[in-house]
Amino acid sequence: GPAPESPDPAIAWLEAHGRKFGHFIDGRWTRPGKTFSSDNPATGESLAQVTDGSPEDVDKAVKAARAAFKGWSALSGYERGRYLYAIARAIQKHSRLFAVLESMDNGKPIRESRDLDIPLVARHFYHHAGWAQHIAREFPGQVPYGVCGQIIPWNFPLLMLAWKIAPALAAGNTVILKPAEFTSLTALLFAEICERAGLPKGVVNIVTGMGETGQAIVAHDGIDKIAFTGSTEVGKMIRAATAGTGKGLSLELGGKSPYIVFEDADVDSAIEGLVDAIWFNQGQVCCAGSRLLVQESIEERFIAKLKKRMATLRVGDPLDKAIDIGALVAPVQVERIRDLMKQGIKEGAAVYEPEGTVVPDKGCFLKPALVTNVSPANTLVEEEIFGPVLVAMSFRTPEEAVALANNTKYGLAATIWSENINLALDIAPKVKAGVVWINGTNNFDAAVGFGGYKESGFGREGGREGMAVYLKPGWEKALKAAPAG
Ligand code: TXE
Repeated sequence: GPAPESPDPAIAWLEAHGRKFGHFIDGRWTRPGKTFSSDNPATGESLAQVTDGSPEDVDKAVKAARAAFKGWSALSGYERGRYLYAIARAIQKHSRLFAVLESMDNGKPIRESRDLDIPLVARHFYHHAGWAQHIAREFPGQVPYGVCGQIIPWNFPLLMLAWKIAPALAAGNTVILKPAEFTSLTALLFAEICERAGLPKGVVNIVTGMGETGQAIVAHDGIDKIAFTGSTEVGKMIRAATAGTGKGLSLELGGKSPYIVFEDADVDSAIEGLVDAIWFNQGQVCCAGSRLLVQESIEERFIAKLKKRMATLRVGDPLDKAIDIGALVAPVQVERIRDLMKQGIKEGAAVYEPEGTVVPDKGCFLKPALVTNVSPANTLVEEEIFGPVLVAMSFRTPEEAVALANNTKYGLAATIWSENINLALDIAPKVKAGVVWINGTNNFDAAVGFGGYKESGFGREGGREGMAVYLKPGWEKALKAAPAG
């Protein structure tokens, strides 16, 4: 196959920083404080030391963001848009470095970071550069929240940063963003991009750290709005902590998305879609199609074909361009998945893993797995596994498919496969999910709102709905806008 992607550009960048990072606050790098290691999950090696943000660090960042807010929000949309365009172009210019660094820090296949994550990041900033110029007209009487605290997960580190920072800045907010502790590095590289793009100091502040740093952000009085993507458990804590404070809040949480295959589906396409739905990013995707619901009449044939396809998936070095499944983000996640599997098996589940799949003996690797013989109450059916594990069940009628699809506390995404478009369009609105894909999956677009129902959270990211969560009614602006109509 092709030669693996070279880690050299990422290593050179890390070395240039002495493999040790402070925070990026008020346009400057702080001196590294108490640090923790950011490891490469494919090798177990430490990539860099990252500072564990204290409440004082958070306070400094809030003060910087507050001071910057006045000037930033007073800029015209056109001027803010110019900065967002500059950021988008700089990301494209350094896309190879971003992709390699992301794959080394997170474990995701280089093909994915290079062809999906980073291009989507650039697209998101371009899209929101456009929004910056339209806000005054499209959202009359609306004003930015002010200072936004943004806490993101590790599954799409730079993409989740883009989903948070681009709309916030377009709307005129300033931000303090905390990356997840496993994957801080591309956020730190992004800080450097902001610096080089000449972004006014204090508009973007990156504070690294663990959950406690996130808690300090959530608790800070000087923050006007919290945006969080992560586990449902932490999302609930954040909702409780912000209740009654007047802080704005949007939450994008877990999922257990159904992947419904009807008997008249194009089976080969449905299987390719399924590979993407559940094994993309090792299954660490909030909208992963993790619950296969297949019509009973084709179940046997479908599962047999799926197993054959699973046997062709290659697991290995994330920098190898030929692999399909890379490393999971950290040993603790591998343990979490193994524990869930053990529990599911105890409750009666059967697990298929292709025998021939070769898995590196070091690093956070798991084989793709298919779970069958489960009741709707099995742990593996109910819980978000967040790994390369697909759970399969069957249904007889469309009504039963809808009932099974909705039999979950989550409601983030769903996929429907059928050649009968009337059937698909009839089912789609009956499935309680923020996004429903028909005969396709994982179609993301900066112009389309993404987000969930039920315990998957609220608020949307992308498009007009995504802009709306970074704006609030403003009397002053409303009065000023009134005479002009
Ligand atoms: O997430 P956490 P974890 C799910 C997935 C995964 C599980 C555990 O099932 O297996 O969650 O992952 C910060 N106050 N998802 O434990 O803890 C934390 O530092 C404020 C689904 O890593 O939610 C990180 O920046 N912040 C999900 C971010 O929250 C806190 C993506 C997410 O970490 C905090 C990630 C606190 N008390 C996990 N505690 C998705 N839907 O995309 C932690 N954090």
